[in-house]
Amino acid sequence: MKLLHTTPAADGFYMPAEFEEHDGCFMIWPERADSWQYGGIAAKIAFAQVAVAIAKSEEVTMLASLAEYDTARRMLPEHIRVVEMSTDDAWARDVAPTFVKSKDGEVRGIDWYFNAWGGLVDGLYFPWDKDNKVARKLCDLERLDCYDARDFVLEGGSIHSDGQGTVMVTEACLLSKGRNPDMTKEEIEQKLKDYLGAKKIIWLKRGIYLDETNEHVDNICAFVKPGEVVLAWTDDKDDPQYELSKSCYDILTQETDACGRKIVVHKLPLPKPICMQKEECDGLAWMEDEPTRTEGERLAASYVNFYISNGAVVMPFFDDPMDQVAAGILGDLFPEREIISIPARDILIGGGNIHCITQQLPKRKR
Ligand code: KQY
Repeated sequence: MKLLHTTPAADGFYMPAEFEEHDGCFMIWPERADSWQYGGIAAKIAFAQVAVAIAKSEEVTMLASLAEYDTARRMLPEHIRVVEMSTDDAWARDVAPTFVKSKDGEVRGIDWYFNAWGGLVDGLYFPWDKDNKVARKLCDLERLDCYDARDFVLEGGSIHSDGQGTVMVTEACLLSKGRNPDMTKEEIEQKLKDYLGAKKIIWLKRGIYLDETNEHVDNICAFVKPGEVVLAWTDDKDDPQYELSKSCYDILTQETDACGRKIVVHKLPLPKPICMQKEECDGLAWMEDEPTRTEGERLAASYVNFYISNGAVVMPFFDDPMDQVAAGILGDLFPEREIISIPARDILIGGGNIHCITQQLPKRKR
């Protein structure tokens, strides 16, 4: 693996859209006791279901610690590759490299600095040193060159690219105090352009209410094709989420993308608020000085947190009347792909969902 100190844009690389073809997908096996209740058994089952759904149409690599290697190997079918790697938790979207691609199909990784969503300001755990090595290790594993962007804090869940020069982010996340407090918005925008090969950054203001990542974009809004997005939506004006979704809607409907297209916004309804139950809280380990889930706490549930594999859209279900409605909307938007739903409450309890636990490797020309 060559460590590169140039920038992807200068070298002719850009971030492809998730709906473009993949060579595979990376995931990380859950085991952290303060993230996953009761030894993480329900989360492991859900992660395995996600892996199997994705592996129907692309290769899946599951990273697992030495302690969990045998369990992961036993719970996953043999066509899913299990690779031993140490991590601090299971958020492949945020700790795996962001992959960029050139016009002739070469793929490279970007290694951002990861500080557990806000470091010592408002991060979610400490330390994060194992997570911070995952991007480089995966570039090595895949024999990909890797851009060194460790002077900049960023997670994969905080960016969405249309693959045609437009990238979406939220201000709540990218301008948060725990990430790059010494950079101006303009400097951050330039960094995104330099590393993601983007021509235009669309700044949404907010994300999903109480999303502990400081409101990652991947939980509120996602590209479904160039010029078209799905936006997590509620019509309930008494729900604090209403103002957040409405402000995104207003921005998006007045925006054009990098190619000058007006953006088409498809509203994807939210499930009813999903809250922690006492029994679930009781199953979580406590870590001193770290945020802990409390009974009644509202979780950041959203159907937008889906993964687009080569042959499917793998989406969360929450045992809610909106499950079928959301699946119907995604089915209409992705007629060529199977819609596969996974009961996802046990992933949500960890603080994210299916998009957050996956990272696609774009198709390479070999
Ligand atoms: O949503 C994500 N991308 C990660 C969520 C991390 C939550 C940690 N408890």
